[in-house]
Amino acid sequence: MASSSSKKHVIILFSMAIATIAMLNGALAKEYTVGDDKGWRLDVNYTDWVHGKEFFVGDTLVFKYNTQFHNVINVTEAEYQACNPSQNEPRLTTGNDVIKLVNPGNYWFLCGFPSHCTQGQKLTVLVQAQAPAPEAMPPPGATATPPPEASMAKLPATLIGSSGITFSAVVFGIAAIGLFL
Ligand SMILES: [Cu+2]
Repeated sequence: MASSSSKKHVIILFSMAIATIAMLNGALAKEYTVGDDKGWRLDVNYTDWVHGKEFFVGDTLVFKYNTQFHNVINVTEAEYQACNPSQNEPRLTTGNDVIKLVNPGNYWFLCGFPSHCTQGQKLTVLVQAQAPAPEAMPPPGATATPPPEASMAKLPATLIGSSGITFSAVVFGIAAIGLFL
């Protein structure tokens, strides 16, 4: 009797631990300083900087730079490719611009100072919806990755909650308890 009871406790604790990990996974937003210590300037390869990083909704990009020489413009893909930002695009000019990534999809940024973009001062990131919880198994045959919506990537301002992941983690925890009891 005693061993059965303690086995149940172990299983319950295990399930709670998994649920907690899943919640943290969904809730922990990261802040990235673009270019790390070098910041936002000419002699940094931002393609290399992005390489190996994964960005999720809720993460933040911080552009740090000398305002005499640089700015930040959140542009369209076409403007990014052409290094030709529209005059309508707002210029970020604080030298410490904080951009919260609130929508999944592609974001494009460049420096609006003459020739800086063509010299490589441009950045594109792909933002994913949320880190997938390990227990989130899609039904067989389901292909459920919505296409990125480019038009949504415009200087967003609010935080998206992670209640979906929290909910699925709790459901999984309860299911795990039921399985093992
Ligand atoms: Cu610049």
